[in-house]
Amino acid sequence: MPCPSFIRLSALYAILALASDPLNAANIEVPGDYPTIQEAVNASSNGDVILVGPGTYTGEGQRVIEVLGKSLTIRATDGHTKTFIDGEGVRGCVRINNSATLNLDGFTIRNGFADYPSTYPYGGALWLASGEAAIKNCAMIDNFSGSAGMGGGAIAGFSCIADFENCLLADNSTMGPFGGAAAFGFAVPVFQNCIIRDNVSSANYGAVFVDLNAGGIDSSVVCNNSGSQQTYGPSFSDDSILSGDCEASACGDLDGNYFADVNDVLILISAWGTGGPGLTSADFNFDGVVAVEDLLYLISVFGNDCTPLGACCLQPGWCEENVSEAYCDANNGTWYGPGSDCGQCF
Ligand SMILES: [Ca+2]
Ligand SMILES: [Ca+2]
Repeated sequence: MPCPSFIRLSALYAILALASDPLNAANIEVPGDYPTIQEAVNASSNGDVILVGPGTYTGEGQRVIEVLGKSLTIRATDGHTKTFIDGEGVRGCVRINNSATLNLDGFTIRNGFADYPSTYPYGGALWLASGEAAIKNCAMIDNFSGSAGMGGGAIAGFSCIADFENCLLADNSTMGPFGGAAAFGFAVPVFQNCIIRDNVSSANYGAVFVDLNAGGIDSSVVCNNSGSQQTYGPSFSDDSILSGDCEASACGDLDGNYFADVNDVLILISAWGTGGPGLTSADFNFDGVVAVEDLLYLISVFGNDCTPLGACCLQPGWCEENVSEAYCDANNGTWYGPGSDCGQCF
């Protein structure tokens, strides 16, 4: 006969297995099963997937969606161009707290408004407090937060885990000092393949502010946000772009043969209307879509030689700048990489 502690342990395992068993997770459809996303959240259990059809979803009270401490996936079946979570300029869009875990995929989150007298006047699109969020394929535009806290027009997060992949954050603003797009404290947010542009804060760091110098911006573009510096905190990967304006400036080579040629036009056309709202390689003007402006830009740089140039150290004290790696190799030099100068050679 098993001892009582074994029985208790077995019961605990059974409960844990039930809670995390994907076979017990349900798919809930909106508007099929419930007319609003919030009603679907209310009826859901941990692990459920809420599949949201095209439409504009608004709400009542302080937030369009309160995740209520649950672990959920909320996915738009037809993507961000057809599915909108809309705060209508009077309420915030999504609140994640009480250790909630949310996977949110494929929405445009817009017109969120977070300010006093709301109990949670932070983050017009997303307020994350003691929770975990993975946000994919979402556009957050035209969201606002007032002067409460640090700022964070679209996103405010505190003591949370937050990953953003393939997202657009544009035209958000805050009356708070920092983070027109996003502001975080005690968090390590990561933005990957994202476009963060045209956001405004009242003091500095118009794009992203992360307290304690944490977080990362990987394979992303940050451009034309307010303030003398656009970000504070996150590190930038080598392939990210930080620019004062969002003007197209790429050489035009998409297939890596170092020429802007017909193959690149074919790649652009094959990407037409796909990708986004985050960064895709043929989106030269960083607006989250591959469209006619990108084709016109590629035509304007057609024929460009895109061979990367840098410094070549031929022997100590003898160096040439703005030469190719092939030239450097042919002369038995050491090439220092794209955009390098001769400083290391002397
Ligand atoms: Ca090419
Ligand atoms: Ca574009």
